[in-house]
Amino acid sequence: MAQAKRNLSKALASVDVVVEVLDARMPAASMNPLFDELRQERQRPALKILNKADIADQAVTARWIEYFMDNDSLASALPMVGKSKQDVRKIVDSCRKLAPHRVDAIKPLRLMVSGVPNVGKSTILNGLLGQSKAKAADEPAITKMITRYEVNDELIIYDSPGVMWPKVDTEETGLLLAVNNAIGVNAYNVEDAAIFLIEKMLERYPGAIMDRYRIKLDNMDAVACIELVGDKRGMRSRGGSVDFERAAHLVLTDYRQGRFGRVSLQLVSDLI
Ligand SMILES: Nc1nc2c(ncn2[C@@H]2O[C@H](COP(=O)(O)OP(=O)(O)OP(=O)(O)O)[C@@H](O)[C@H]2O)c(=O)[nH]1
Ligand SMILES: [Mg+2]
Repeated sequence: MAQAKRNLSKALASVDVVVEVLDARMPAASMNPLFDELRQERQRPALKILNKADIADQAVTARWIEYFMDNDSLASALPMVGKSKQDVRKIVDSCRKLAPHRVDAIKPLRLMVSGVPNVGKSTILNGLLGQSKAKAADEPAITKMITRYEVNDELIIYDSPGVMWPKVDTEETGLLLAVNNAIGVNAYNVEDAAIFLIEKMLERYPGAIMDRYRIKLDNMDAVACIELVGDKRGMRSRGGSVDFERAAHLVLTDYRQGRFGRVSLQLVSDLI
């Protein structure tokens, strides 16, 4: 851990702007406070990318952008749809504004793309590079080592996937990371993650659940709701009772695939 920290701090010395990819549906949980601390120690600016904005709650994302702009004088923030070429093109322009002195072949702009697993780093990197050089898949930690890409004489991009381990400081953060597939399946309980997800959704987006599964909620709690979903989909174990684990998998997959529409699980007000 201490060695990893030293390596990262050293790497940051030759980086002008950190492109910090966050999940717009859980911006604070997908941050790495240690990395942020090292970056600020080195006085490096960051562009905070709120990725997956297409499946996040627009009003909530707008509040997060405001929050990051107000609370970090070295940072700028952008909502992003990683798969949109048009959106990704805005990244380099925004980074140039954060490091206006890095303008030519003698002083090329050096960016480092960072982010916890599954936030969309490879997707964004592919967009930045203009061709598929990095693997993209819906599995945590597929890409392992730091890679340097010389895009042109004036632009160098470092990919740093392996160095951004998520920091699980509270149970809530752990569950958010689990629901968003940012930690390995062996590190959490699928049923607990699904119950957490449905609790949040019942509180903020009950309509999205009713629409997706064509069910009435009548003040039911998350466990009853998941059971009803399993029942409606005919997910039964041998004895005839609902297979809760299968139903839990189903709601998690539906959320991860964006099938509930625009949903954000973390609000700025959750931080206080
Ligand atoms: N809806 C939506 N999905 C996205 C977006 N960006 C990436 N994804 C999807 O999110 C999943 C993870 O994307 P990757 O680019 O592989 O993420 P990564 O951060 O490189 O993941 P690791 O290499 O595992 O750390 C893939 O299924 C992508 O298609 C986006 O803006 N919107
Ligand atoms: Mg990747």
